Amino acid sequence: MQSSVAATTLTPSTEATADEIRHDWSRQEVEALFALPFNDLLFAAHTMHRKHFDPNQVQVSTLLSIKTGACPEDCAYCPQSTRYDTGLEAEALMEIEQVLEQARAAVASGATRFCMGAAWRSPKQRDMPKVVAMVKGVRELGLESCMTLGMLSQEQAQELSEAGLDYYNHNLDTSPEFYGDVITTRTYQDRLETLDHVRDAGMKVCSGGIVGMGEKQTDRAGLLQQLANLPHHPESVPINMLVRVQGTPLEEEADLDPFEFIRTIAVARIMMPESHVRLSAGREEMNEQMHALAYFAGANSIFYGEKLLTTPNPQANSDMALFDRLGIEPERRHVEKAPATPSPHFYDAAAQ
Ligand code: SAM
Ligand code: DTB
Ligand code: SF4
Repeated sequence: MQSSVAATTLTPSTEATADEIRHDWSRQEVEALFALPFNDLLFAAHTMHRKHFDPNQVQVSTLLSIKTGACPEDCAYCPQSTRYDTGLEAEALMEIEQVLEQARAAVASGATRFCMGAAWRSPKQRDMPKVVAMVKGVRELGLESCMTLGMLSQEQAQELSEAGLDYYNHNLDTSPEFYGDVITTRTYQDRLETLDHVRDAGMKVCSGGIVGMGEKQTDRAGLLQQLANLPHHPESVPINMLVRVQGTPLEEEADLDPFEFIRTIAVARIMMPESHVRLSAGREEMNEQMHALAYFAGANSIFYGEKLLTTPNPQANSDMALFDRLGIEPERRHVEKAPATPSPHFYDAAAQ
């Protein structure tokens, strides 16, 4: 007979207690989490994880670069900045039908969310009609939609929300103190304002950062502190490991201790118990054991497919083979947070 203890501990509770969903973290408290013995930290993170999620499900998103390279910003990690010679060939904004063709392929490969990224500082008004049509087309295929287009004004956020865009990705990238060492062409405050616009327009927020850029542990703590202390936790928190691209200022950056990466995932899981924590860029450098540890620590989302925006990602079949070995299933849709029925915006868009 199965013990009732096993049954209770294996069933996730969706009830968050008031002391779990916090927006008042001090830096010292976050640093104390990072300083826990590794096993204690992982135990706490995994306990939190299985309380709020099925620990054997991972959400998969497909990513497409709809406009590549020639970006005027100077983000030191980025192969798409026009300031660095990375050998990348710039491409103009894709045609709507080309994007939808890729979205149909994503449906066929089992993805439930389709993310479109553009190497822009912010979208130009002339680009908005095309982008809006892409959102509507992707939604009509039954996919959740996500975009990352740079900074948004309140009006642009509203327009995307009305088109039915489910998620907007805009990362804080690192702590406020380290930020200036990485990017000088837009401020931390600019990023916070875009996140406010996205939230105010009623879209779900995807926001996280990058580790392994030469920042200190207190900067990783500072990034998570900023994200968790937002008025609402982002629904999705991508944790990227720097992909060192030749020609960028960070091409020679030293390796981050892999356990420090896992600690960052675990602390994110503890601080934002109801958010999907996404194991994002850098997976190509991570072996299967590292993936398994990240899933145990609370990562429950990945980008799926052989390319991120411009850099390689593990082959979809190797991800699925690992899921199989670990007894993980791709998440269908998260019932409470992303209803299977389209949002009211979808019906507005479909009626037009
Ligand atoms: N241009 C838009 C912007 O920056 O807001 C959207 C696309 S941008 C490529 C999205 C995110 O990708 C960045 O915020 C950064 O966190 C991540 N990223 C870019 N290059 C990376 C790299 N070499 N390694 C890891 N993450 C990277
Ligand atoms: C995010 O945080 N990571 C993704 C997504 N949001 C758009 C992008 C990673 C890009 C890695 C470098 C590249 O492929 O160009
Ligand atoms: Fe441009 Fe985005 Fe790359 Fe920064 S991260 S250079 S804004 S594409």
